[in-house]
Amino acid sequence: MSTITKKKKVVQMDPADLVQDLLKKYPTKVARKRAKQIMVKEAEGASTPEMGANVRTIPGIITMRGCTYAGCKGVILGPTRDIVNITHGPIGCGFYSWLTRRNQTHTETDADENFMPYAFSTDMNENDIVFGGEKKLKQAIKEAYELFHPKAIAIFSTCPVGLIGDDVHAVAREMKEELGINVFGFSCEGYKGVSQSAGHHIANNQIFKHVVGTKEEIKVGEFKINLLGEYNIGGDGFEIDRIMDKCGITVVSTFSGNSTYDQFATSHTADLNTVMCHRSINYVAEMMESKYGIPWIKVNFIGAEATAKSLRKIAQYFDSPKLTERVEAVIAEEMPEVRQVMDDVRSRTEGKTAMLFVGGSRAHHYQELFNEIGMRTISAGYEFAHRDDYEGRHVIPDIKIDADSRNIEELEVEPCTKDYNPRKTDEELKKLDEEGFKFKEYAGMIPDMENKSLVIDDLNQYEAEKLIEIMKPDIFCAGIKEKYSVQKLGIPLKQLHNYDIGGPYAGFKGAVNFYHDIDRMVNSKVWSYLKAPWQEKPELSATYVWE
Ligand code: CFM
Repeated sequence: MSTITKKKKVVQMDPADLVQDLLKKYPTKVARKRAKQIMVKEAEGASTPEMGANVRTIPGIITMRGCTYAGCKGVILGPTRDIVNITHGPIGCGFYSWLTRRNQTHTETDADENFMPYAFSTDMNENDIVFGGEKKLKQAIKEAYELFHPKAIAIFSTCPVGLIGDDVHAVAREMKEELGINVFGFSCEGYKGVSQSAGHHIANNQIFKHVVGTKEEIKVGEFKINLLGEYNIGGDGFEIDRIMDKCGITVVSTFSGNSTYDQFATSHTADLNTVMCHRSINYVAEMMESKYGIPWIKVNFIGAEATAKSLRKIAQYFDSPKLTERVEAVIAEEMPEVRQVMDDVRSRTEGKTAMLFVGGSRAHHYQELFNEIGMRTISAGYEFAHRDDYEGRHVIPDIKIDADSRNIEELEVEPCTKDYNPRKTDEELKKLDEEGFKFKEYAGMIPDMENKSLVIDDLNQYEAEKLIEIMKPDIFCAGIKEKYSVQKLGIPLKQLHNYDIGGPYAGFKGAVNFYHDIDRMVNSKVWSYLKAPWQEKPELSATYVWE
């Protein structure tokens, strides 16, 4: 196999020059805008400049982002099994958001409903656009009710609904009255915000308004938490539940992996909110604290060490020797297998490099898993997260509210006269504070990144290809839209949205799965055999007419 050359060594380039190289091809105005979203991580002490985030994608650029409807219907409500989710819109929106996220669910008894395998849509056509779609929506709700008798029906608005002015909330109110079940709507038209992120906020608001706290049933358990921002992709939630069970921690509700309507309705009875994906669910955490007095902490179950740390943090909050002992016993029992695989895999992965470009949390969380097998993240970024997810929550007061964010309702939340109950006394809070325990804290991704690494918001296809060409990572992590174009460049791509066919990757068992999968990918010889025809014989080259 003499024709096969070893992969070229990474070009050592000054990161500032690299940024210039990335921007070179753009017209001046575009380059100026993009420059605000591309940062070089500076050493401790020297501050990394403000990160441009949550702003509109420049028209014409092939972004990795999705739409507001996707963030609401697919991300937040998608994993809940017993709400009938009706897409009010053309059939494509419902079809393409149908089970594509690999969020899993398990019914507990035969009587439990699971509507996730269904795609409900009003299938709007030209007639509905011209004459209005409300009648059709009512009809669809009635039909779904007669067929399934669900506890609740939710309506999701797509772009045309907002454009023609169908009032989904009025229809929801009318149907709620008529059918006697909970019916609520979301004004989550795809264009409503600059990305999925707006859809998260809209979903958080409506679930909080219409469902949270509507049932008084109290789950038995000594240490009761909600797990917010965990969506059971590839079975992650099952692994976290297994660990929680073993520790004796009761998960009252998960927002929203493997969840049910009743979990949301009773979530106000938990004593702690643990937030996994800060970007998608921090609104619910904040609102539950204001209304019910439930404090929240940031956790992360991606990475074995991070899992252990998060469990200890929960135990510290409850301040019970029994729980602390149990948590330590579980960590001691789970870690040896993890360490064994970690050490073995590390011998083959140490020093290799990764790039991570995912939506809002995973580009940060997965750096932990790569670290555990000695791999360095040389560049990372979010599709749609906000400055606080990059720089930490302390920047929130400084974030400029632009017209696009103002578009999304901010709910005014007052303490509930019946159910407000601060979970800790002032004394207990003081003790926790003295121990260095922090509530509502998320330091963001940038502090965890290595110096001179590149942080890029809303990466696009052109920049992805350019980055790969210059930095030659050993693995690129993103989604299906990027997968094949990256692999054609000879770099393996791991999908961190749906995990390809893999997972779970959370918790202890998940970490082991991840180490194995990454080992296989970065050490596979197949990538070094890959040479695209145009690399060997560059017969085809083209320039734009204007060049
Ligand atoms: Fe949160 Fe997510 Fe993510 Fe997200 Fe998503 Fe996702 Fe994601 Mo895809 S809720 S922000 S909107 S961790 S679907 S499970 S993988 S982009 S990084």
